[in-house]
Amino acid sequence: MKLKVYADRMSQPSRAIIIFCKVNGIQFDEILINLAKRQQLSPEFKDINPLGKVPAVVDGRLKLFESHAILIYLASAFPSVADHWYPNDLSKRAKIHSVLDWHHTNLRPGAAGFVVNSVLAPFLGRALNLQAAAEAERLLTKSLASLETFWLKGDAKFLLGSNQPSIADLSLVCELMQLQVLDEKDRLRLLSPHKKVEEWIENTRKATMPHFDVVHETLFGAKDKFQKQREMGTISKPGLQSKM
Ligand SMILES: N[C@@H](CCC(=O)N[C@@H](CS)C(=O)NCC(=O)O)C(=O)O
Repeated sequence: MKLKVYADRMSQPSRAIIIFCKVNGIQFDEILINLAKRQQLSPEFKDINPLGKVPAVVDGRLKLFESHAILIYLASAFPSVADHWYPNDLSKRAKIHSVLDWHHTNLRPGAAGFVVNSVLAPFLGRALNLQAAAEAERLLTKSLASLETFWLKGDAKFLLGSNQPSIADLSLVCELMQLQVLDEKDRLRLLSPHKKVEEWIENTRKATMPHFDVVHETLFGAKDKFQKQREMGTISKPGLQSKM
């Protein structure tokens, strides 16, 4: 039976799973769980993930959620996946786990917290929150500095001094891609002091092309829509109600 991937391409961990499958020739059916329509809360989807979050996968009798667990499972279960994504070498694997764990308590709450509370909240049925956005921005800035000065070592193209991408590169870069929906000056203010981070995003994009760009089309569509609304003055500032 073919792998089923339950995802919304506006969700950064969903994009990481879809890109990973495509790059590695894993056959799958993609099932849209539209977050803007709250489909993650439907009884049918909650039978797959009782916690009501995407991504989730079903492979035969296995139902699995949490993107890092899914990436590890796919890299281990599908022989078409090249070793560099999740190396057999245990010390390399352990280092990848170290980045993934760090990501979930640092970069992810920083980036997602800032983007949701400063732009996306009204589309997810919540109010924008200036204070939460400011707190998330502090964590995001600190996380970007840790990436620049620690996780991206020397002249290597990818995390942990590697010259080939791992599941950690894909997960973290997909997280950072959501900054695309910010106003350009906010995005530049956050990212441009971190040249290594900018180069690494581009390296990961190139290593996973053309799938990277195709899977990010939904996000780029949203970016254009938000930009037009900013120009027309119909998008709210954080802390105010959206006019949408
Ligand atoms: N730690 C989870 C995070 C999953 C997650 O937060 N998914 C978001 C979309 S990016 C979601 O489904 N949110 C819906 C909700 O919270 O109601 C993972 O890596 O898979």
